[in-house]
Amino acid sequence: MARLHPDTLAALPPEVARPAYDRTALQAGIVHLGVGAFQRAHLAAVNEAALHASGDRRWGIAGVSLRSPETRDALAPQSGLYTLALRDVDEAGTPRTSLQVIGCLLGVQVAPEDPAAVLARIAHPATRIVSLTVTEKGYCHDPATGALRTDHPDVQHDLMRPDAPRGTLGLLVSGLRLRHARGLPPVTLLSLDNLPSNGHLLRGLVLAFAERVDAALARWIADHCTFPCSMVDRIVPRTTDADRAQVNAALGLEDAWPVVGERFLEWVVEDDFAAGRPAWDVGGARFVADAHPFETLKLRMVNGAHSALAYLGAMAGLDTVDRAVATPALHRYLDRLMHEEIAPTLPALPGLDLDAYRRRLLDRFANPALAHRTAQIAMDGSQKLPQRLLSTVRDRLAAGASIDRLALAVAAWLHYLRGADELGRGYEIQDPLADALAEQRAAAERAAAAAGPVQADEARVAVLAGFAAVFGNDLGHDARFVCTVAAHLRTLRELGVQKTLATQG
Ligand code: CS2
Repeated sequence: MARLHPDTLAALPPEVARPAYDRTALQAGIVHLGVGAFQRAHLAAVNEAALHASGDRRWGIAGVSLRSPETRDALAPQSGLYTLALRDVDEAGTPRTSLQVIGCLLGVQVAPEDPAAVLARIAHPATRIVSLTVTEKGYCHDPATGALRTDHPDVQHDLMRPDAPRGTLGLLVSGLRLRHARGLPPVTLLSLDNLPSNGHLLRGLVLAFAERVDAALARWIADHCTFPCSMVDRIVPRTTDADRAQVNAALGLEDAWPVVGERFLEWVVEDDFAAGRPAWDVGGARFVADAHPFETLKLRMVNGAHSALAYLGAMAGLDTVDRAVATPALHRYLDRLMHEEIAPTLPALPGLDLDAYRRRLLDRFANPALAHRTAQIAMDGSQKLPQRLLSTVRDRLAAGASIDRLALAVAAWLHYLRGADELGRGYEIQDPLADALAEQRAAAERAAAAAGPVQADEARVAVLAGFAAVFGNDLGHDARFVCTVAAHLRTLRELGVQKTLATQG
């Protein structure tokens, strides 16, 4: 089978969309850190539409992988081209896919191989936006407070080796330093990760890091670069070999690195760009003055429900999101979690029909054509829980309102940390704080044993919720929180997920 490549595009079946602009004329105005599946199905898809509509050739994307060379190795022989496969089912439940070859990714650099080349790219005169999808843990922050973790190995390394950084913040600050030294104009730093006030968080971290390098540089960044916040939404599971085979059969060409996602897409981004921006609105983005209410909506509803579903589903041995949400008790629980406990905490958004939003979300989760694995969402819980579930818990506690369903989701995470599902299948806890969490679990077991059988569950949860990096300094001391989580953790352990859900009414 011939490889997908600019020279083979003409061989594609007519229904496959493809770049209709002159790729060779594109400049790399966007440097993107973290060229994972999500960015290639979200930012790049919207950017592609903007390129088609506007004819503005400044906005090609130069990709940067922060760790592995896989994406570069797969895409280099394809000159950066890859296929976006959007999947859903029709009214009869038959899966359908639409295919588009995306052209705006011009190439991929692998930071660990040549960090200086990445710095040069950030400090290139054509660069106007540096965007990021590096996942929550890529920010090297304390998840509960958002503060820079100066003890983080990447931060320590990058402060010592500003010429050869390996972490997100080191690459950004050294790249900006080079820009500043060369007298180049400022850029926009655009976080597209699922973090609360992601632009403000990134700004705080970049400035905290830059302060440690050079106070004048920190001032230049603060005064001239912008950090718009944004809400991003599209479900994009990790691509599997089966996905690749299916896409290649439909293309009649070999694409080693396609990406598969749902048709749904939302992107709400603050219109605060230091050096211009593409016409992303034609591709479905919405520019606003303040993205905060949209971010809260999305993180609490979509990601909060996703994490709750992932831990309960994974423990019950349900491997994919669609299978989990097809379980009536789990579906009912998620619906009530969102309706009763999350929705009342959300800021008002004029024109938003929250009931319709909730129903559509459950339909998105039910999409059987995605096979989104619960284990994938379950990763990195320590980095996800604060903004997905715990800030909602705090709002509910402050309002004197029930946290019963939220507490079950938190208990499901704690239960998941035991490392084996209800079918006895073991799994690794993939989390940057896995070692510290294991120590905390051991301490919690000692506390439970010392407390005796009646008090054991609360003693255990009090210690677990004393893990400040996730729970802050407050929740471990909140009797309502500790008791409610402890009661759920006990039922999950003794009765299992299905019976616990049955007690949820
Ligand atoms: C998911 C998200 O993996 C996860 O943690 O909750 O990636 C989710 O699919 C996206 O945020 C949807 O926009």
